[in-house]
Amino acid sequence: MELKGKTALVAGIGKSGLAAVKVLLSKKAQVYLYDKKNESEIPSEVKNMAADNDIKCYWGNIPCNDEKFDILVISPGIPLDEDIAVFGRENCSEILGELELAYRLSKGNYIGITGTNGKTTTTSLVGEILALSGRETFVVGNIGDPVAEAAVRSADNSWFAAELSSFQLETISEFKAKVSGILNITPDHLNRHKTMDAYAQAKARVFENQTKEDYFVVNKDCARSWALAGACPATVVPFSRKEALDFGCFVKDDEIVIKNQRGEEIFICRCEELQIPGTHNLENALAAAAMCYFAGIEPEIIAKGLRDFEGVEHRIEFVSEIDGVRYYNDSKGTNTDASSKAIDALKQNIILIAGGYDKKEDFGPFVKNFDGRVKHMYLIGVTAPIIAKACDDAGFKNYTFKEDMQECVQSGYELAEKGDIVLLSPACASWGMYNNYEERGRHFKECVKALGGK
Ligand code: UMA
Repeated sequence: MELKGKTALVAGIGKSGLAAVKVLLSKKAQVYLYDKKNESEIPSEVKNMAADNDIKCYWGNIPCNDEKFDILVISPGIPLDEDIAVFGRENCSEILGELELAYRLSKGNYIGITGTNGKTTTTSLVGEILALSGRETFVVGNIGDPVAEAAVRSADNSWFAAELSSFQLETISEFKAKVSGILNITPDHLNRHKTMDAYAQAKARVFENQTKEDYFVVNKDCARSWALAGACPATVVPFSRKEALDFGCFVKDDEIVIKNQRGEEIFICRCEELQIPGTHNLENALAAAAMCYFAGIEPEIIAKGLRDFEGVEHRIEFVSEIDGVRYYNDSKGTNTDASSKAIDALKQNIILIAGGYDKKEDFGPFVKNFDGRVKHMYLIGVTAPIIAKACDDAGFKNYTFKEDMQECVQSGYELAEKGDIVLLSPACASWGMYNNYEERGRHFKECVKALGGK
């Protein structure tokens, strides 16, 4: 992609936007910045960077309609019906996201992983296995490290393990993965996508540019994901935790096995050898095994990767044991499905900390899924009264409103008895209280560490 001398307006100066700016500058594009934040809210490092590079900035205001740009690079967090996107459609020759920009500048192959939950775990696992196989590996995307900076360092034999959100997929045009995957689709981000169908269609874009020589790994146990497979141009590789398959990756006699195109059944490892807990993590392992196998990695290396993997930060992450009570950080439980899975994966009585930003999810099924396992729930954030209403409707009375994380952790500590678990799994995004789920998870861990012992 030739960028020299092109005018590029970058909208949303967060992690993704900043990575795009760096790459655009290195390719000698003429860069402009936009963010809905006012100048006073923009971090000084960003303002200094703009001043140092003589960049014109539109803080808090979109450019005037007589200003034209070659490209609008729009951040994933900006909905495509926002004013800046409308401006882009009218005044920029092309709109693309940082993922698409990165893709056009990169060499090598992509394993592109999407789904509502399990993306980060599966992407990390795929990244570990790729690295174990000796390939140059970049673990990028929604997981936290933007794709663009790795893209410009990649070579023909590089591999990207890319976690892709529906937001990122909305702004692709040429992006093509050698292996793509959809792990599951459950309600999330409905405030932005409006309908489940629109949300699923955004996810389905992960395979839109693939061809028969590429692979699409999909969860056959998830009806919404499986329903998309019929429209996929790539070779469809199903995975299932529940049924034996003629082709794909599945569980047989408590073993993970792959059946390939020649009908050979290949043993990978025993399910009990996985260190990551819960049936949802078994699904993540099946997906990762299938993706790596069809990316050409030997079964022994896949098996080693699966056996060695200890999980990732903020996903049912063990924090500490204090007087027989175990504390877990599942701050990445940003929707009801993810948090239900965390509750299912932990076997003891749970004192749950939940609530946060309102993504317009229905909390009824979440509360009903407690199934006697949640001993008490502390509620914080904007959704606290909404979750409380779902509790009242379901006849679950054991909840209390709290001001903040510190109060939740302190109350959990006082209430918990030996053998209990105190779990942060908010079922909501962190926005409004924290900048991101990582910050929320770290705060929880700090509060737990400050407890000491009884
Ligand atoms: N902004 C606007 N207008 C808007 C919205 C935001 O100008 O209408 C500005 C904000 O003021 C802010 C900037 O955009 O300055 C933030 O950009 P962003 O929200 O796109 O966030 P980034 O910091 O660039 O992080 C993004 C992803 N964020 C989102 O998709 C919301 C990160 O995923 C990702 O890790 C990062 O790029 C690197 O690729 C986070 C996320 O919450 C983890 N993802 C969602 C999820 O997992 O559920 C999809």
